[in-house]
Amino acid sequence: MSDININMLILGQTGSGKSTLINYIYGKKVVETGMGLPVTSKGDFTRVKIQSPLKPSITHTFYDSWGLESNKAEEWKKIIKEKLTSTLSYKDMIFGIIYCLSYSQDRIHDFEISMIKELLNRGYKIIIALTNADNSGYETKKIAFREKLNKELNDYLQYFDTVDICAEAVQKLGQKTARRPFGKEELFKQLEKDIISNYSKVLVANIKTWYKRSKEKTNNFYSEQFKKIEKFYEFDFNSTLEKQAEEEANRLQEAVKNLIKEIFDKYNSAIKEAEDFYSRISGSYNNLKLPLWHIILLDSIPLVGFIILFFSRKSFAKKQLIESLNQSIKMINDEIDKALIFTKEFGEKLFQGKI
Ligand SMILES: Nc1nc2c(ncn2[C@@H]2O[C@H](COP(=O)(O)OP(=O)(O)OP(=O)(O)O)[C@@H](O)[C@H]2O)c(=O)[nH]1
Ligand SMILES: [Mg+2]
Repeated sequence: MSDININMLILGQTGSGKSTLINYIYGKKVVETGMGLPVTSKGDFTRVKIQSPLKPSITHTFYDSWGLESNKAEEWKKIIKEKLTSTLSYKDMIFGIIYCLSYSQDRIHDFEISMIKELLNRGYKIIIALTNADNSGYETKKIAFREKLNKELNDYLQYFDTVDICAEAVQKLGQKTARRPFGKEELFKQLEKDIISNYSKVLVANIKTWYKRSKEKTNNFYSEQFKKIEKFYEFDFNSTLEKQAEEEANRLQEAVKNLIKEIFDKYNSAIKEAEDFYSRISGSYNNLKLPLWHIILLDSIPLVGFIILFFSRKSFAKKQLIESLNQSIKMINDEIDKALIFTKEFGEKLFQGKI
């Protein structure tokens, strides 16, 4: 039984050999392939699941995709972007991208370079599978394609690899046997290498979403509490001002504590999930060693309670409460910022293989 599944996406122009590659990886025909017109239809991400040849505890789901066509590049980019960003769950995310380019095409087109760049700019490491490598007539093209890629993608040399693939060997007339398909082992080796790097991007993307939601939550909390304090101020005080102020201060403190707990519990569970997934893909039980944030925070909430001793006038009480609210919000926002910065730096090190 496999412990974990890691998703991979196969992209490329129509006819570049995506579906043939899937069949080769799987070991027998599972998806349609063909010549001429686009075969795999739009919006169709056919899935094929196989056990990793390098790590038996891991399965890979390969997603086939329909072909990129020059006149539909923008629409295609949108759908692929959606596929890459629509989920934040590790089990559904994409951790490896294979971009197929066929030696059988006359040259590498600009719209393909732009698509590859777009993927690289998203921070993904990708593998460029150069298909149809079995054709002995392509020897000069093999050199030309690699030169073109290295030139056009010069700023990204560390972020992509190329692999020659023969996914289906054609038996030539007069030859007794066809060449056997090749390139799968190299492809898996490269994919394996990219998983941790791409994982680090997913981890950071998850924390960025947490960050955005937390900031929104904090903002809403602020306006809500501000209104409540205003109301408290409008309240017609009698001789028990001190008692009422104390109650209001306690209420605020409790609300701040709950907000902190809510926000940082979410951070911590995101990190726990990330750690769990990491330990399974890395095959070891390494921890990511990201700190648990709320423990640090709860000990350092500005104490609203003590200020009530100085509540002698209504306006002063209000001022103190607003001041305390401001301090708390500032502190929470600072901690949210710190958590994001820390995770980003951590993610970058992980991406570069320095952890
Ligand atoms: N000789 C050889 N033929 C290949 C190879 N890869 C693909 N082909 C052939 O190229 C044609 C197109 O391959 P497909 O796998 O259908 O291409 P695709 O990228 O899935 O195309 P769409 O589904 O239209 O996007 C088929 O006739 C395949 O048999 C290869 O490595 N070597
Ligand atoms: Mg296809």
